[in-house]
Amino acid sequence: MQTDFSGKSIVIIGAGKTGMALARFFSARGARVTVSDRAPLAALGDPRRELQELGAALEAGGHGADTLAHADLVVLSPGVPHDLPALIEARRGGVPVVGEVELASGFIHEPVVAVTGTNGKTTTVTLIGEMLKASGRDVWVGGNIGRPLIEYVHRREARERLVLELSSFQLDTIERFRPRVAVLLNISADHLDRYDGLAAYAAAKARIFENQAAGDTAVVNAADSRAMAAAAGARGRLLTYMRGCWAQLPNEQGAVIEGRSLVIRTAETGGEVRLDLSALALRGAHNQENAAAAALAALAAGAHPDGIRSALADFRGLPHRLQPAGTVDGVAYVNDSKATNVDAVLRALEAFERSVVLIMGGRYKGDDFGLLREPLARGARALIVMGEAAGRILEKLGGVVETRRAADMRAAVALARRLARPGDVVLLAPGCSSFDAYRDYRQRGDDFMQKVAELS
Ligand code: UMA
Repeated sequence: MQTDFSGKSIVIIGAGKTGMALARFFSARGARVTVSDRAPLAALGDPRRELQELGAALEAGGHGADTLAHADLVVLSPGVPHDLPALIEARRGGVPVVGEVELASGFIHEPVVAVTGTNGKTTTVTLIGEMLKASGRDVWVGGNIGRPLIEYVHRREARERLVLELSSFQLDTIERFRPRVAVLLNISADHLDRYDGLAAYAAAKARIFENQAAGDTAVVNAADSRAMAAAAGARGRLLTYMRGCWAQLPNEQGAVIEGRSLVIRTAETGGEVRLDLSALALRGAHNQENAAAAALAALAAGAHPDGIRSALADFRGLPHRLQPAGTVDGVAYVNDSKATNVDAVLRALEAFERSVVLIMGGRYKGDDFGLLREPLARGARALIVMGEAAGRILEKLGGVVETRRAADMRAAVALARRLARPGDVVLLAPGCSSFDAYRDYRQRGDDFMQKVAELS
């Protein structure tokens, strides 16, 4: 791995969070930096100013073949497809192209715990961090969670362990990245607007194991057949978990959720350790599974059972993930704006025993909304759809329960109020991305919380 960038011409693709962190890193090391973004100049307000201060050039409105051809190194932000024609061309011309995680990991010698999966990554990563901290370990938590890994390198942080959330996009461009502990939570349809089918998406997730060696640990959800298939080639120790009994696990190492207890058997615990999950503030069976994965990964990275126990008891959950938004007229409003795919909507519906008025919609990502027919018929009072995908959702789910279309969030919340009865839950679980109307899922969730606050 090249480490001296002084005088080198570095082209960074994407002027988002990652691109800007990369620009700071390379500028501080004396490189000649160009940040290239497909967005027009007018749309790149803040980055423009900071790049000027850094002395970096900005190419807006597309990635010029010429810009790339003259680079010593091209570095990709996660949201940038690695097979853009301009990148293929640059590689053909001998220009090295590297992803941000791969680049940053070349500077990191501390053991890394990496977590991927379609849903539950951020909760699991946060729990692992808390479990390690409660066990006296000094950790840095980052990655797809919103803190680019290159920031850790740039700031010359020196922690005992790193815990990273990794998206399939970030895994797409790894080469040597090797997590000592790799966690695969689940694989279900997502990002099918970027991948050529579910198999290609699953293959990207499977890459989390590809550089692991004997002595490393793979933590995998035994109840998820796609995740287990993806881990088949893992060379390290396999720890699995699921709700059920030990006989269902492929080996005697891992964790089983029995009722409200989490039972763990690994080399670290010696015998059996039993953790009470009834104190867990997180709703839903899926969060018990996330807790199981987190406990196994944390143990493998040096946490102790008491630290895990106290982290589980103290953890209050994260915003936009089944986040209580308030109760109005006996109806509980819940913000699950991060449920951006159909599987996450299914998990959210499962978390409630009461009747649900479900608000869905946003930008379509290629999911099959038809999978929601049966669960909606079973547990929902009404469905409210909005955003670009409203028509598609109506096509698949219209008529399963009372269904209405709303122009925007304000209208959706007002409709939900009219349709819900005391004791019901109004659940925002869009099953779509937010980009048709919002900057990101956080802004969408905040908007929902705000409109609910205005009801009372
Ligand atoms: N862009 C281009 N050319 C392209 C595509 C995008 O120039 O072909 C530009 C866009 O115009 C934009 C910039 O790239 O200006 C955005 O870059 P980015 O999409 O990589 O976003 P960042 O702000 O750098 O944030 C990324 C992750 N985003 C994505 O993967 C889409 C963040 O995950 C992550 O927190 C951050 O790096 C730090 O690691 C967000 C996310 O939505 C939360 N992730 C997806 C998910 O969780 O489902 C994968």
